[in-house]
Amino acid sequence: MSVQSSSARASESSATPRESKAFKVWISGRLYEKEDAKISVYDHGLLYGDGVFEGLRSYGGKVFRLEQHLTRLWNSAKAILLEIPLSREQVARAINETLAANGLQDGYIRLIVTRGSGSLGLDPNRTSNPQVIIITDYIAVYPEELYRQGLEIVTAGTMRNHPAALNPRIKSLNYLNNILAKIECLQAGCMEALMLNHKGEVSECTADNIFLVRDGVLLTPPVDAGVLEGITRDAVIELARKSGLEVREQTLTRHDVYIADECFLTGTAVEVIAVVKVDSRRIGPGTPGPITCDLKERFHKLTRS
Ligand code: PXG
Repeated sequence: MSVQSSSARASESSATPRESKAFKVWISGRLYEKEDAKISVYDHGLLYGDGVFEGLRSYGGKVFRLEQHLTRLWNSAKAILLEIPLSREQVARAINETLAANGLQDGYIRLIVTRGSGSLGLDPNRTSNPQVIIITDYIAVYPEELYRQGLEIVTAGTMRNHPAALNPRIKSLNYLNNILAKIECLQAGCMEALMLNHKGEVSECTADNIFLVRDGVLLTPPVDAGVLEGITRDAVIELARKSGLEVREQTLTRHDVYIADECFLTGTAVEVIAVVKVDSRRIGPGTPGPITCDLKERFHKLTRS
């Protein structure tokens, strides 16, 4: 597939900090070498995107907000009537075991639960053995210089999933909605896309939540705008309030984005990154703003504390 502009492709490849080594993968109770880490092609996770996942990070060997990620995973599973075949404690232990086996202190963790393998046909009742998979690796979504300069994003024509169709609060294995928006921004030469909901309001980006700063107040769309309840979003709201900043979860439109003094994105993979251009319009002076930089620093301290 070739949907990236050459500039996006160049920056993405330079985002990989280290050669991905052959990390062991944990599948339903056992560690496998990467090349032997396999599940059935009849698993409905593959056939229908029927399953749930979490993306977590560890800093200095400690998983950031593990309990919150497990709660979100269990809630996603509950929403699709998928019973996770392990307890929270067992999953937490398996994550730590996988990190230790791979000698990872600062790493990315992909935790997946599939519906399990079954017959062809949608019926989840005709499946068995949901698979729990833990991949640990490095992740660097953007090159370092973009963290200093800020990102340029564009609004995608693809709207965010309607909450009454597939609620964005469910972190399911079906990410095609987000991938379609990602393809659009890559084709436009950007690395991230702003997604609007069915009412035309700002929701989130393809894998990150969005924040604006206007007149010294931090603004972000409410969860009922059709967004994932981001764990980084939560942490940043807490940090901002602790620092004395007023935070409002309110409906936002593209107009609000265009007139914002500052804009930034949050997510486990990207952490906190400034946005300096939206739809070719400069946000504020076109450089990362002071409140963004301050919150980025506070988040950095929190994760490394
Ligand atoms: N919105 C969406 C749609 C996401 O997928 C976020 C917001 C931010 O949530 P957290 O809890 O991470 O602050 C996400 C998270 C990846 C990857 O591999 C994607 C996410 C997280 C980690 C890794 O691209 N998405």
